[in-house]
Amino acid sequence: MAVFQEIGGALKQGNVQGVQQAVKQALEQNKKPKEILDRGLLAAMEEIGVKFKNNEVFVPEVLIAARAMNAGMEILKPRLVEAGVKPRGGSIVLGTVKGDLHDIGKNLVRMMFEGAGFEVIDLGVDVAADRFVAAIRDHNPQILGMSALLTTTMGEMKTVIDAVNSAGLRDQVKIMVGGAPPLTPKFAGDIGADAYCKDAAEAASTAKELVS
Ligand code: B1M
Repeated sequence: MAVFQEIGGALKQGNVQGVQQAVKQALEQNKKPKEILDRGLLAAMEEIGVKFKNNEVFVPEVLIAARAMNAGMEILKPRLVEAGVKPRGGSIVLGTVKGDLHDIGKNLVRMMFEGAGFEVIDLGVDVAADRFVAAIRDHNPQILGMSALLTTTMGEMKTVIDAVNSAGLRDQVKIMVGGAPPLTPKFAGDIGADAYCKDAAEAASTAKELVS
């Protein structure tokens, strides 16, 4: 138990070396990689997500916690692969839509998805509909996530959803959208998305609900 608390404590402080040392220590104590992931890294990242939602921590704290989580994952990942552990939540194809170069929010969403145990296939920014469709074919994700920050690009989300429909892939994925106003839950419903999320913490909890 103590070693999981140590991992969590270091993660919440954004202490990269502390997380790596504690993960190594847990492995030396023969803790199972999956247990280290669930009870150490993911549990602490979930706490960060709740605090972010409640405005108790802000973007910089989430970013440094996510960086520490990734550092811990560098140590743990080979052991998880060895043990045949699959991502807890499934996989998500994510990107900022065509014409839009904003990625700070999208990257934060990716980190919270990863913190919630999802594997994320991040297509980056300025992603055209055909690339989203190809990624769904290639990776067979449970969720497609799109981000848009501009009034001029939010309509591209509908273009993507139409393309996913035309490709006959709509039944295979749940679709989540997010970004700055004027993107709203109503807009998400009108274009045929399954969910709108106002921030990264909500995105992670909604993704868990959508795949459960
Ligand atoms: Co731009 N920009 N920008 N910009 N920029 C905005 C969005 C704007 C509101 C500023 C303004 O005028 N007040 C405005 C849009 C107006 C509108 O259309 N309604 C604007 C504009 C006009 C532009 C340009 C057109 C400016 C110009 O060149 N004339 C241009 C467009 C370039 C392009 O994309 N083609 C442009 C360029 C840029 C920079 C490159 C300089 C830079 C982006 C750098 C980067 O991302 N790498 C930039 C920035 C930084 C902003 C502001 C200042 C900040 C955006 C941000 O990162 N917020 C922004 C004004 C503002 O919001 N105050 C602005 C922090 C981030 C954590 O929040 O992105 O909202 P956010 O993400 C949140 C949620 O939205 C949600 O969770 C995130 C985390 O909690 N979320 C999701 C996001 N995606 C999600 C997906 C989900 C779920 C939740 O599910 C999949």
